[in-house]
Amino acid sequence: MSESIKQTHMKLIHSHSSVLKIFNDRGFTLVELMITLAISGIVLGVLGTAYVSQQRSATAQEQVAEMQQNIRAGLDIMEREIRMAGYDPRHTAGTGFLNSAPYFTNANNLSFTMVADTDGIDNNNNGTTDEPNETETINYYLYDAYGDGDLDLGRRTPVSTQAVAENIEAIEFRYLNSANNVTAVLADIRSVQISILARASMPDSSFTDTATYTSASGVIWGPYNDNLRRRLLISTIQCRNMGL
Ligand SMILES: [Ca+2]
Ligand SMILES: [Ca+2]
Ligand SMILES: [Ca+2]
Repeated sequence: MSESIKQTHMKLIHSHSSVLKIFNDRGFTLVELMITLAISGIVLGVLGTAYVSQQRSATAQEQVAEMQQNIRAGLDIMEREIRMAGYDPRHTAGTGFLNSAPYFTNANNLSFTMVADTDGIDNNNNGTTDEPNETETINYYLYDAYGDGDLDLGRRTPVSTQAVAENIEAIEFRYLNSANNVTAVLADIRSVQISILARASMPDSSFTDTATYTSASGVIWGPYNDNLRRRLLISTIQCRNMGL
């Protein structure tokens, strides 16, 4: 090593140790401490904002998935059964849509009967199971299951009432005849158009629902202007056992 390089090296070592010496002697100055805290604050702030916005979109996705699941669950059960409305294999039971208290058929209620004399259940609650032409009566409507203040889709029979989909804000049943025109004649019903408006179970304070939702018949639901997300689904179900 040449003499000059050796000197430079020694100088660097010297200056480095004097910097360390200052810190060692004095610790951090107030200004240094404040700068450090300010930088940490900015870094944490950026991380925090990213975290909050990520959480928000995760909440939104969860809520949408939950609502779609609720609508799907309710529709699946209704579709399966409404297709059976009027099921009467021997043409002697006189089953079909029903409009007789408490089983109404209107915009808010869907009621029908079908023969169910082979399912091992006493569907009409008369003490005998599966007697010939035993008829099951089913009513779909909104009610507050669990008494928690929000509406749910209920399935009521003479035997029991159960919630088949939770957090349903509104529902509309619309009845069509063979020409796809709205009909009030129960025997003429060939399909049912169901509009279901589901809502999230929990509010999201970063979201306001200012939308309106239009049912199949043109009824407008909303705007609710609250912090609950909503999803509307309209589905048409063919009643395969009507008019046979
Ligand atoms: Ca039965
Ligand atoms: Ca029975
Ligand atoms: Ca409820």
